[in-house]
Amino acid sequence: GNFQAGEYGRLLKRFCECEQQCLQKLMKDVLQPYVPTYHGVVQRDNQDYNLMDDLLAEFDSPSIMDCKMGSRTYLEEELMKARERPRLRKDMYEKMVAVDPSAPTEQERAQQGVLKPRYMQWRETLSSTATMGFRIEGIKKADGTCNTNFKKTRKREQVMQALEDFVHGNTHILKHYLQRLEELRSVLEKSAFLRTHEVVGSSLLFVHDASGKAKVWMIDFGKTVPLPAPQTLDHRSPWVEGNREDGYLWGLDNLIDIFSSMLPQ
Ligand code: 4IP
Ligand code: MN
Repeated sequence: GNFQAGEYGRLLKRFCECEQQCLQKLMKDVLQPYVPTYHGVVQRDNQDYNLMDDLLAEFDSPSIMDCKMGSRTYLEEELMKARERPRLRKDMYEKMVAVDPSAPTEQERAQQGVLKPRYMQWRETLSSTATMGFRIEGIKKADGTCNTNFKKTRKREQVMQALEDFVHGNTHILKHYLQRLEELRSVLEKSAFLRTHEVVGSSLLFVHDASGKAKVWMIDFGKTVPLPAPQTLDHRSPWVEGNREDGYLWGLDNLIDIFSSMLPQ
């Protein structure tokens, strides 16, 4: 996998230069408290890793949820590549058929392959990414049960059901998550890093435990890329090819709205 067990509450993640660049900049941004602390590059068995704080270390039997943020899950660059040199992905065709045998077009069926942007767009519309700007990717509960079966979790009611189950109906936890999300949003709106980066495929990691502690962090910056100066994004405007908008804050607005509506008014 992408991870190696670290020591002293730290975590080794397979080296990615893009992620390193982001983590280095984030350590000096107002977002620093919402990102795992970065400790540089280390080697294990001839492989480079980014060393960072293990966010779970301060919890006791944590429950964890990964929400992928944004209305677009592939880079504009990947779209251009797919046009210039179309590469059929058999693995993605197979993942598609496994979820919905009727999803591939006639042509895709004949080719037994799909282009990456087509697969990614299909995943976006099947889930809540296209309509709400975020999707649940996985939930691991304190009892050890793991659920990654959220590919078709699209409707608001389905998302609420998953969240309700994740917090075990605990309003105290819900309230803590909501506070943390609102805090994060206000910091994101001031962040120079956010303004100047296209944030794609990044997640919010939700962690709570029985003590009642509940926190949210930003993770996964392998496809978060700097914009050419002086371009900036507002992260709420709809994406049209060329504007590089990613819908990150639009998704966060929707997530906050859902958490609010789950609490007694
Ligand atoms: C995966 O699709 C995820 O979207 C991956 O994103 C993505 O990696 C994979 O693209 C794609 O196949 P499923 O979730 O449906 O399996 P993540 O890394 O956030 O999980 P990228 O590299 O785009 O982030 P490929 O091209 O790596 O297979
Ligand atoms: Mn409390």
